[in-house]
Amino acid sequence: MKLRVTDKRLYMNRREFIATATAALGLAAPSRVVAQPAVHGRRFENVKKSQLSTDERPNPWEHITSYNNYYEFGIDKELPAMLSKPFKTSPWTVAVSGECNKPAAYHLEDILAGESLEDRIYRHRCVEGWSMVIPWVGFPLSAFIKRCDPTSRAKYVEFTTIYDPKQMPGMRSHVLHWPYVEGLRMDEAMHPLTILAVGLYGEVLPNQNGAPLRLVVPWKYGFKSIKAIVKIRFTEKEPLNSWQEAAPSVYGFYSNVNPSVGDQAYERRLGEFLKRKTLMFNGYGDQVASMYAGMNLRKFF
Ligand SMILES: Nc1nc2c(c(=O)[nH]1)N[C@H]1C(S)=C(S)[C@@H](COP(=O)(O)O)O[C@H]1N2
Ligand SMILES: [Mo]
Repeated sequence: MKLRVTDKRLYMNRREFIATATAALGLAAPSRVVAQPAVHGRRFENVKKSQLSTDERPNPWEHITSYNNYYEFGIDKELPAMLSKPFKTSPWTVAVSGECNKPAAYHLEDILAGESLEDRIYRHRCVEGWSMVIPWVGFPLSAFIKRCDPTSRAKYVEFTTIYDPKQMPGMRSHVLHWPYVEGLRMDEAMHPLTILAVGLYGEVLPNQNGAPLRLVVPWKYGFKSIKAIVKIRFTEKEPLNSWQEAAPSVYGFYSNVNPSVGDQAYERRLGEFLKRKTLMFNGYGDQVASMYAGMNLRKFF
């Protein structure tokens, strides 16, 4: 993976801004480009267009980066964009453990060096009733899982967000048990639609969108797409995800988008006035429904 600075002037302004902001916060200014928080203007090179993209028009950058769910940085949608600015995303390691033959602390640069990045335009549906279309930059989770070489006992994959209350002021609130945890069944994790995202609109992922590494599972409600991942564990047992732990009658393990479960029949696309009918599996049924054949999806919600 190579980063290119497209707009020198913008970049210099950001550098100055970051230096001033970090000084004001009493932090040491980051010394190298890679040590800085994600800034608008750093683009990925060699990103391939994906066949798996939706042809719907993406929401603008401003929607995607200023209306966020990221409770570690506050419950209000506007807070993560502001409060995550100084969050440090480099260096970054992902600790891989559990039922696999290659458990290790993987440096993010090493993970990315082995993957080819793709533009993936996906529908994104939050359980709160809003939706967007988001042009991610990422790579299939399956590719990284293969490198970890899971054993035959690995039935699920558990993901954990960084636990860093000093950097994440929202952790003072006890809405959830921290750190944030999510999980997928192995076949869901290996599905070609499931990606690890590192960017947006060809650029490095802004902190509020889960930099430097977040999961994206487009046929599930947004909360499955865990941000700022630092741990991946292969397990025999179904992981207990944070929202299920908090409210098991409302949030299940699967959380497949399903208009006939709960109050999820309609959604509002950000920027649109009229509501849309929510589609089963968020419109990805042709690709994913077979994984759930024979399962009662009202029971396994
Ligand atoms: N660590 C962490 N990951 C998280 C969340 C969170 O609060 N903490 N919120 C989830 C929810 S509810 C949604 S809808 C998506 C929102 O992703 P976006 O802000 O990039 O659109 O992130 C998910 N991942
Ligand atoms: Mo959500």
